[in-house]
Amino acid sequence: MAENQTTDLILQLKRGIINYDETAVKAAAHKLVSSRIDAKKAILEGLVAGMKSVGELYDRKEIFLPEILISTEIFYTGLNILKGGKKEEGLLPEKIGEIVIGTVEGDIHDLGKNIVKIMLETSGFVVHDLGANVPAEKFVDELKKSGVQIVALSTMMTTTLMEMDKIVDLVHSQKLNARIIIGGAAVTPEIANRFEADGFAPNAFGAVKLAKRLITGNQE
Ligand code: B12
Repeated sequence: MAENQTTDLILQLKRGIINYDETAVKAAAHKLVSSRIDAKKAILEGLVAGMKSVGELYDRKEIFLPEILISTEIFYTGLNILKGGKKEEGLLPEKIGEIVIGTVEGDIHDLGKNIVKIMLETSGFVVHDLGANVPAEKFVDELKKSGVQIVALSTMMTTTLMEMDKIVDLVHSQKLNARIIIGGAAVTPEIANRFEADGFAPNAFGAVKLAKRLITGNQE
């Protein structure tokens, strides 16, 4: 396949994610697979680049929840075609670190957590997703098992905020070597301070910046 045709197809992937055009993404991904192009290049410059743009638009409140959920679904459809049965590790951006993520016990809201997850994955983090309504002990067990550097906790409800405090206390009292970041509609910077978490971010873009800063020490 000619180089400019490959470039066009990769652009079609990116635009398809931004314009919620699943048909275009599927068609481009299949053509790219059948011409045996470098899947990693297509994923990074097409799908991941598209998801980054969508994440920024969402955080700037230029698009809303339904749109980002559609883009996320299209992202995974494209990813499955391009990775062709392989595991995605090695195909996504170079690994920066590993994160355990989940919504705390008592809370089943997982949309915000899922958006944070996909933005972390497309930025180079390997994410262990424990799901929603996750007991404090399960976070601790996962941290012990995986040796992950960061645990990210989400909650949308004020009634489940204290679960976050409990998890921070457990991590500290058991001297686990992990940083804790918290977020979700019920969380504020003051609450994060009071719970002695290592950081708070109001949105997925901020979550990625925060996680990168905690791992690399860079202020970027
Ligand atoms: C959708 C929704 C639901 C859906 C959830 C679907 C799902 N799979 O998640 C359903 C219908 C199931 C639901 C159920 C309930 N809900 Co509800 N729900 C909502 C609603 C409308 C939107 C929440 C949402 O998903 N927002 C979208 C996401 C993307 O939010 P976001 O904040 O932008 O997410 C960003 C940040 O928060 C941040 N972030 C998120 N997590 C993390 C984590 C980290 C580490 C970091 C750094 C950042 C971060 O990044 C995200 C992406 O940029 C809100 C009202 C509202 N307008 O907020 C009520 C709301 C959260 N629900 C509420 C309630 C009370 C309930 C129920 C108890 C209702 C009931 N009586 O049964 C049940 C919950 C039962 C339970 N035990 O959990 C209340 C909570 C009130 C309170 N003070 O706590 C709210 C605020 C509605 C209200 N005004 O009363 N709900």
